[in-house]
Amino acid sequence: MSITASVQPFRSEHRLTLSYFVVALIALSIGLLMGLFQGLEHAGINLYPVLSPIIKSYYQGLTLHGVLNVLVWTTFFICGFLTFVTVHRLNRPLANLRLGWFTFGLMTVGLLLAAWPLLSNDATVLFTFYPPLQAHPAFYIGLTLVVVGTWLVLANLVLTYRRWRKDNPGVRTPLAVFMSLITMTMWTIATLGVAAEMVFLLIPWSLGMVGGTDPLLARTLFWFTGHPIVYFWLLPAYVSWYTMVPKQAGGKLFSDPMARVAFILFLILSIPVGLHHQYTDPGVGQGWKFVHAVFTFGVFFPSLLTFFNVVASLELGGRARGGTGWLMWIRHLPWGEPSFTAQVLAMILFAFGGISGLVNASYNVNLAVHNTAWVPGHFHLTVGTAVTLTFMGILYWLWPYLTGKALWSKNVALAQAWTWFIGMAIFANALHRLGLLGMPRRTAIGASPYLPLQPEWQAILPLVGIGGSILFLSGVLFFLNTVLTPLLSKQKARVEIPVAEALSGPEEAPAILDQWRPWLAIAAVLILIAYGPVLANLVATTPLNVLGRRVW
Ligand code: HAS
Ligand code: CU
Repeated sequence: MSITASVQPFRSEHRLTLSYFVVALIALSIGLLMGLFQGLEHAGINLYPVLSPIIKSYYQGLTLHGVLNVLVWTTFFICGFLTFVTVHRLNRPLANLRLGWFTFGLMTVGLLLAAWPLLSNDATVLFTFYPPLQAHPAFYIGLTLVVVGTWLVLANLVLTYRRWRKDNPGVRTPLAVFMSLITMTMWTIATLGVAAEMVFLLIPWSLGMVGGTDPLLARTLFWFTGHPIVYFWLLPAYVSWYTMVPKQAGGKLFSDPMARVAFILFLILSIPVGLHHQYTDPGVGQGWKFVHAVFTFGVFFPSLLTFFNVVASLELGGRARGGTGWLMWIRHLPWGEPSFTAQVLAMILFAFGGISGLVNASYNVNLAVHNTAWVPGHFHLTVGTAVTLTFMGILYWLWPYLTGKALWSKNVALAQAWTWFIGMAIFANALHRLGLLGMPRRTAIGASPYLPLQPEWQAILPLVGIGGSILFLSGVLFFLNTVLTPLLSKQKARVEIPVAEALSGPEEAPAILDQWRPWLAIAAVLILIAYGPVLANLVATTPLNVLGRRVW
């Protein structure tokens, strides 16, 4: 299926996707700006006294940075993107467009509700909002509405899929749709944790309806959602790596059935692993932490499958374009295409993010890195690059497709992808090293009284500022293109939606891979095993008696 912008079907759906993207981009622009200030602070350039009429502290900026980048930019981009993918690959309109707009409205209202206390410094609780830090109720209520909105996105996609299924009995679900549905289904199950945390603990507590809360129970419910959220961010990037990038590389997807297996593994293994964020928390039995550690190594596996499948697909592309030799095919890949280049650079840094994830996941080694700068080093390679740079790469074709205007500047886009790659390599490497030297995360380190005692940190900290500044510059280049494409670009877009064929196609996948019930049942059983006793014990024994604190 190749559709150019001049003969676009699904115009209403496109407007919906575009609306999600606009909100996502606004969030990212503010989020990135906050990141610049943090990077500079680490390098000894403290701008917060100047910023204080707007941003009261490093920690308010950090909260905005985390919430806007990892909760808003990702979620709004994903809801728009997966809707687009499903509609196009099924080649039918959204089952309920009005529900689609209602959902978008609900999520935007939720976002505005949460944004108000964030901006007025009444929700400086960081993106994990751990109690006893207590935010204004609007923050919790707003975020809850955003989550409810994502459930409605799933509902709409499922309705659309079921209509397609009725008309196409026995046909294999198109891979990209299969992946989109798995992503949203996994996410919906995962959000039961944070929904329970909000509805039973944080909202009544912040409204003063109950006397207290419990940090451990709240954190455990948070990480029930908080780990799988990272795959909610990653899997849409994988949708592109598997079903679009091979086509952009000039080749085919190596194996469609293996891609399905990887996604099913994510469906069943993404959730029962959250305790790997709580290895150091007292009050949860060590045996249960060990169970989660084992499952974490399990969920590493589908990314290894992805590594193999995606690189094999790139190789097919490089060879189809005339490349030969063990590695020389890499040179023949379309490095002049910003969408392709951004995504492959994202993959390369993700390999390193995966390795640091493995260190985090190792029960005992985690003690050396937990709560240090190593962890933000890890997640800037994963969500900050594998996901964000991929989404930017997707926008390099999808933004022109949706706006009808050719990309304002391909060269600026290429420079953007490379500056992100270089800036992040410097930035994340510095944070990983600082983490190994014991530097704490989430700390205004430049202002800390113990910094003068740490010459080793001081030697590396300027790199955080340099890397962060390059990243900010890269962000500016990105926004030049997104803003100027619709405003200044004279040429009409001639964009083909990249749809990769598979070398080993869907018909070779066993039928069970296209069924839902067995996998959902296994997912439920694993969650019950990993979380049932832990949560039952906490709920039964925890007194809700901790008062809220405002320490900012
Ligand atoms: Fe993580 C903490 C373990 C993946 C995000 N993680 C975090 C936090 C975030 C985050 C935000 O076990 C901090 C939360 C907080 O605020 O406290 N993580 C893992 C593991 C993986 C992993 C085992 N994380 C991610 C992804 C994220 C993300 C993905 C976001 C999108 N993480 C942890 C643990 C902690 C943690 C502990 C808690 C730490 C602590 O103590 O607090 C794995 O899923 C990683 C698997 C990845 C791979 C890489 C595969 C490579 C591919 C690319 C191949 C293509 C190439 C291109 C190289 C195995 C698929 C070749 C190019 C050519 C041209 C040929
Ligand atoms: Cu995790």
